[in-house]
Amino acid sequence: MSSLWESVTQSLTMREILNQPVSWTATLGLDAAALCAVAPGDEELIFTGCGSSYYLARAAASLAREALGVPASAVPASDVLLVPQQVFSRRRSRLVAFSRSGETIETVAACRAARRFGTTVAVTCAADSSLSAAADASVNLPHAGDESVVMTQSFTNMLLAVMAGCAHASGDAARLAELRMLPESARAGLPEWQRTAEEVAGDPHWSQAFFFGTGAYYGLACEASLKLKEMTQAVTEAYHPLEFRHGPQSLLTDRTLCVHLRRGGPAGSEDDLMGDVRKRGALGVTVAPAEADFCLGPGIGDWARAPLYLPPLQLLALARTALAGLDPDRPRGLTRVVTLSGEVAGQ
Ligand code: F1P
Repeated sequence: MSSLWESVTQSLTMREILNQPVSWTATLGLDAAALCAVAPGDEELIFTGCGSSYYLARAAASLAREALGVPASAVPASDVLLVPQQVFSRRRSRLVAFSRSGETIETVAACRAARRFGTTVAVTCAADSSLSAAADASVNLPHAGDESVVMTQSFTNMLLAVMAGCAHASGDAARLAELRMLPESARAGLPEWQRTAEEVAGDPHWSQAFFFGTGAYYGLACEASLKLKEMTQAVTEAYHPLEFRHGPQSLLTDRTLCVHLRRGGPAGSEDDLMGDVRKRGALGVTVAPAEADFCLGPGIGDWARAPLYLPPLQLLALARTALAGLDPDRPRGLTRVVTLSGEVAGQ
């Protein structure tokens, strides 16, 4: 093992990243009926959370809409509290609230506030939490909690639980079968992803990083961006690839890393963008099923593959943290649970 990884191999964050094949297997083994709590009847699906859990909500909303064919959206928990009139429609809602700790005050308050608009479901790694108690139903993943401040396996397992719930509820055996391939794909990929992460993190030519993702992958790109930001205080942002051209590309320098969470199959306009950023001196890195810097492996479609993009990018953030001599388990200025002082509207 290289000295870079030796310096973080005892960290909680490393252990929790590498544990994902095991925790994913446990999540996929949960009772389908419990997982189906996230699937709506005739309600409108609204996903919510804070920080990483909000980005998780973004990805989950796109994937649920695709799998179930129902209206689905994602909002930060603070919007549920502060502008409910812009979140809830006249239709009954099913609010799915993500929280690793189950104690984030905005998310708990949002769940309580949502009860007058419809059903509420908690997805959490803390079964006996305030969120779990506040919701009508709770999908509990105690095996997937992170002790580290930054979310890694908790994020991917909560996403996987909702995806499996949608596949069960829609009776889609093909989607379920692909989800069941994820643990082995991750186990097989981790050693090579570590090597690539060390190489990219060690490139001295970048000091800012942009992450590109289309559809559900935009929520994943937001999470990858936040990981690097939280752990190293780097300047990072996430964009829908083609949106980058509409202004943000003015930020591009030859000291920029651009990471593309690429779908399988043809993505010509997105590949063109990556070609352009490389021509302007940026370091372009792709994460894709094949022919990529981070190769995710074949046999799993774009929908089911979503969780697989995270471990390589978690390792990238961890490698960069190690190179900076920072502690991945105690990122600057962050706590494992954010508690606000004073009253939060809607509680
Ligand atoms: C989520 C959260 C993360 C943040 C940090 C602290 O809390 O705010 O989004 O990145 O790890 O916790 P939770 O509601 O999911 O417990």
